[in-house]
Amino acid sequence: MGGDDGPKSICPFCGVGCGVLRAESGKGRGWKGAVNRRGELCPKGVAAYGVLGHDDRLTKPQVRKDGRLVAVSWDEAFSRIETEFGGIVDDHGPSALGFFASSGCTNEENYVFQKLARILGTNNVDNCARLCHSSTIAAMQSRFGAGAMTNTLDDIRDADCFLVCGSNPAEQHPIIFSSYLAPAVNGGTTLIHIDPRENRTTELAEYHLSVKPGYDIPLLNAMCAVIFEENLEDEEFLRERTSNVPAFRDFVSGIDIDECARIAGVKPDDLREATRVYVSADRSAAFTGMGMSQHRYGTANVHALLNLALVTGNVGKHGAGVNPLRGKNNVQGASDVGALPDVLPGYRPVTDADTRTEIANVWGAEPPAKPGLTEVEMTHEFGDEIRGAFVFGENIGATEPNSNRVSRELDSLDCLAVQEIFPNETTAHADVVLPASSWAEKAGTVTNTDRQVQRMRPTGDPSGNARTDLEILCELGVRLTGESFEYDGPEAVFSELVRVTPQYAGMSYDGIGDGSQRWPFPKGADEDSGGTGVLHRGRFASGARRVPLVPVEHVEPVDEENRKSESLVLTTGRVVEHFNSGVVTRRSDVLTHLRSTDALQIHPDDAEERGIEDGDRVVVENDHGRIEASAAVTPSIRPDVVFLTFHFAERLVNRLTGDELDSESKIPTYKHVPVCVEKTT
Ligand SMILES: Nc1nc2c(c(=O)[nH]1)N[C@H]1C(S)=C(S)[C@@H](COP(=O)(O)OP(=O)(O)OC[C@H]3O[C@@H](n4cnc5c(=O)[nH]c(N)nc54)[C@H](O)[C@@H]3O)O[C@H]1N2
Ligand SMILES: Nc1nc2c(c(=O)[nH]1)N[C@H]1C(S)=C(S)[C@@H](COP(=O)(O)OP(=O)(O)OC[C@H]3O[C@@H](n4cnc5c(=O)[nH]c(N)nc54)[C@H](O)[C@@H]3O)O[C@H]1N2
Ligand code: SF4
Ligand SMILES: [Mo]
Repeated sequence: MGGDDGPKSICPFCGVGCGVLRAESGKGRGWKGAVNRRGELCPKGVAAYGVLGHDDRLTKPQVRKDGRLVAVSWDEAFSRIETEFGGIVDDHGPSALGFFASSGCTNEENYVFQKLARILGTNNVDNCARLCHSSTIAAMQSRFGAGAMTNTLDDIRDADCFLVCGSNPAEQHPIIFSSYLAPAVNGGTTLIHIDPRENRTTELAEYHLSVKPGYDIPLLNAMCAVIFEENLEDEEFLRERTSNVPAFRDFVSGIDIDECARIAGVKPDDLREATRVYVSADRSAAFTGMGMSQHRYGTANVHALLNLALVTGNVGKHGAGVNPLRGKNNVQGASDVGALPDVLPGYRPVTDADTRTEIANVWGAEPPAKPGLTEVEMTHEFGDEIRGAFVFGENIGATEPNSNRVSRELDSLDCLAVQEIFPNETTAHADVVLPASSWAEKAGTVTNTDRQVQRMRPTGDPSGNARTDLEILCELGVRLTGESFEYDGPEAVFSELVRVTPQYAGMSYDGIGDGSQRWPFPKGADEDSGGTGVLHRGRFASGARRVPLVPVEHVEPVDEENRKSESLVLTTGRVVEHFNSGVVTRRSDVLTHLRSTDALQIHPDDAEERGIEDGDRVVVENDHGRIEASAAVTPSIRPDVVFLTFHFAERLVNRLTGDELDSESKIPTYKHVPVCVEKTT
């Protein structure tokens, strides 16, 4: 390593959690971290330090005066929030405030953020885990007692089969793919990919089930039916670790496998063969992503996958399990430390009086008992029940569903405060903008997708007059609540949060050092690493020895009245070079020249029917909105389906997505959007 290398930190983008430092060249270079053991990085990690001193960075506090944002002192910006939020609380009560936390920011910042909301008197605090894996967590938490990867990255190297359902790790979790999955596949592990598109993950797959978006339930149910029909179920596991087996057998015996395959849009023989591979492998590890979670039946989708893992005995076992690949670098941690409306730190319900008392002993104030609103519900109440909102490191103007509506609703708030590093589709509506620190300008911890807590270290100072996120939040805490938010830096916050987050009990900055500590901590008896690896061995995290098999009925992904005969199904997602609303990655010189990625993928048959040729401009439209894009005609997407990423502000894809939420988890429907596509005239 060169002498001018910066301090060791953790990549700010995805939930893999690679170790990165600033090399002399100014680019990111991997160090041998807990996950990227050989110091490998994907292109985003290499580009990550581009935020330091970028020309577009927000460097001055601003408030809106006569319709325009103007630069002001920190004192004036804070005072405006104090006055406006104070007035809202006086007039409407604290539940008229809504707090959007940032799963791209640290555990310490999110902990302080949710504490601020709760001491003010509201549980209206949520983070964008709501938009990615809330349905996965709803299913896994209720059945297993823990909404996290059941296994670890190291552990799944030993799987004999990978079932990747609705996830594209080659692009969204590139180092997991290149350093964990691909080497195993090259060593003989079979990869089954369930996805309506062929993408970079499919390149390594032996079986590709090109499911119709929204039809995973019939597909997964049919896989269970094949297992029972061919007597391939794990009898011992069913006896020892599950309940409700006779009812489930009855349910499955009524399933018409060929018909389910037809409904799901796959060939029955392919489905049968893939099932035999999954069930006959000694260890089969399932991975689940947005293709499963972001549906109005997202929670039910995941229940269907849990059934499959249970009937084959692939839970609580080395090299197996059900593994949600988490989104941002700290989406796991933001949720662990309580940035959720129904639970306090450590996933303990706000309705639990003992937990509230325990927290009150640490905070000096008791959190409210009434569960708050979720992210999308808060946006639906803007201007009505919610009069003031504080958005910390999220770009809700671009990423929440139905952005035309959100944009109008943002303007209906009495006060919108945004803590940001770049101007974006949300600051455009703000009354107060607080310029904050990027990841490379602050210290703190983040928790990755396999539950490892690691430390970030700053390379520079915040731009201009900007301040670190933690300083801003602590000052707001003091000003708004009068309570003590005086911490001597992030380590002091961490020592408080480990006291109220049972999974983190006993963790420390020194203990983490350059490595990691994994929750649940302290380490389990059967582990040699710092924390418990495989969950649900012997007993589920809920404490139960058995969990029920749950019949999951298929429901149509969209109501008939919303389906027009000429419509195609738009499914939205991501590519490797860009990150979410693209506010950061579209400003990167390193990334933007890599590939043109904002085209609409459309199957040749659908293109021909509409007279569309590769490269043509097209209009994509439905009752919610209209955008234009260029067409990429490709057989890698299945017929009747089109795909767009949501990374580009020039054509906000969320103008097309609607308001419908999964009833259990309140996740939006980003993966099944009826649209009409036409060539522009
Ligand atoms: N490069 C990059 N990496 C990222 C991100 C990013 O923006 N860019 N974002 C991060 C975040 S916040 C998250 S949450 C994760 C998400 O990571 P993923 O879950 O991998 O994300 P997506 O691309 O949204 O969706 C995955 C796949 O689901 C497929 N799919 C669509 N509909 C269906 C369906 O009905 N059924 C099935 N089985 N599959 C379907 C899509 O074709 C797509 O390939 O990625 C993280 N990593
Ligand atoms: N159509 C469609 N929409 C989707 C999805 C989809 O698959 N399809 N996926 C959904 C999912 S899974 C997610 S997670 C959401 C993501 O939704 P968002 O969280 O709204 O998206 P990002 O673009 O990651 O926004 C992060 C913001 O934080 C700012 N920021 C970055 N670092 C810092 C920092 O250190 N401090 C502060 N204060 N600010 C910072 C960035 O400038 C950026 O504006 O999008 C959801 N929306
Ligand atoms: S895989 Fe994820 S954490 Fe690793 S370098 Fe790429 S974006 Fe960063
Ligand atoms: Mo996400």
